[in-house]
Amino acid sequence: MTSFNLTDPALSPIAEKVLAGTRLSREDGIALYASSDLLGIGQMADFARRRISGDRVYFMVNRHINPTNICRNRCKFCAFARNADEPGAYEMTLDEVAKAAAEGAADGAYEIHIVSGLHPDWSYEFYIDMVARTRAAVPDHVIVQAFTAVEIEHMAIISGKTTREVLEDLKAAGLDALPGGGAEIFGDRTRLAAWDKKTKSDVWLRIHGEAHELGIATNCTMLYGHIETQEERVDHLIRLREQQDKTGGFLAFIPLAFHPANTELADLPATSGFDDLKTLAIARLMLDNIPHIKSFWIMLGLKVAQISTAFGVDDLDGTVVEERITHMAGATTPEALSKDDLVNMIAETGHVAVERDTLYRIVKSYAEEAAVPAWNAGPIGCPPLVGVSKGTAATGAEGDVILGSASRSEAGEAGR
Ligand code: V47
Repeated sequence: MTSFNLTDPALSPIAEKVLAGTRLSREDGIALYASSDLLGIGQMADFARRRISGDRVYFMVNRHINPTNICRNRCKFCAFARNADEPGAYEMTLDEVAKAAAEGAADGAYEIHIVSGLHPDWSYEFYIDMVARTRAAVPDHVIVQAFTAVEIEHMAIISGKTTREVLEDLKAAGLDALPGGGAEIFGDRTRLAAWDKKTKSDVWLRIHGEAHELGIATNCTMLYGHIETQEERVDHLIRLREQQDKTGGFLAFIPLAFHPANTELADLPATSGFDDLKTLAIARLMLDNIPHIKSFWIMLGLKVAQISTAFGVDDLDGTVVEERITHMAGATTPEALSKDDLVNMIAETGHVAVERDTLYRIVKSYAEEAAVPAWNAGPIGCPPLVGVSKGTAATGAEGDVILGSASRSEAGEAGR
């Protein structure tokens, strides 16, 4: 019989629910945040995570592209956005986006992840072409995951179309998935105080619901560690859970740790490792209907991301290659990791590293990877060391899709 070693007796009723697989309430979420029993919360989250993913920790080879930082929304938490005439403003051409995507695919990426500012001069057709050009630049098995719900709303505004029509057009051009950004914290208090021009919570959730109904898988996020309260974090998680009950297309939840440098909230401290791990673990416990909890190592740092695999996390995102949003806000992590870095980080924790695509179809399982300390395997963030990885052919559990043989249409079915 499983039991948890809890030092906070207030967590006992929650532990019983976790063992029984009973959904946690808002009050449970608030009690978890009020507790300092991080290891107790972590054990419960690990138990919940093992029910879904067993020993696996997923990662992927991906390529982030941020085509412009010129943005008509100037959110207080953002260090990335610029006005067109400001120093540091940039915009890529469609040729440059397609070239970056092709390079990513040539380097083994299974996902091209595109997120931009809201450029005041880009036309609707430009966005559609961006997806079509990206799609054409990469092989069929590469997933085009592009545009947050905030960008989808922007495209609807500039085109006069509904957000559902925009999603239909993008899908026809080759879009497979939406990233989870732009959710921030759903409560109106925070939105009005720090990102008043940005997509309202109901609209963000509606767009993701529409995407799910159209067979476009999505992720979801929460930007934490700024002006929000713990209650607002719990309410945010519950709204995501309710949306997932209705439309079911969220694949992963990614808590995004606020980076204050160079933002209008620069006087705030960065999040602590304690809060990061607690937030990831609480997310695993509250979001009983979202399959994966992802640590975005770019924001959390490599050490917290690695340890988080014992706190409910079953995914370390990917190789990324180029990241601007967090690095302009003071991130000190590398911009890229190699596949071997990720395999070694995961293997050291005793989990099985599993390379996946955006839809969590297995590319390769590294079950026989030696559990060498990641830090001894070579410098992190550098080109792979020859011979470090010796991945085995994937042997997925029942229901898993092993990539390689699946056609694009079969693969799309399996990802849902
Ligand atoms: O939408 C902006 C956030 C998001 C800051 O879906 C900031 O797989 C911290 O959504 N400090 C973009 N965060 C990143 C994102 C994402 C990342 C990785 C994977 C996926 C996925 C999605 O970053 C923005 C905003 O919520 N952000 N500024 C900042 N200063």
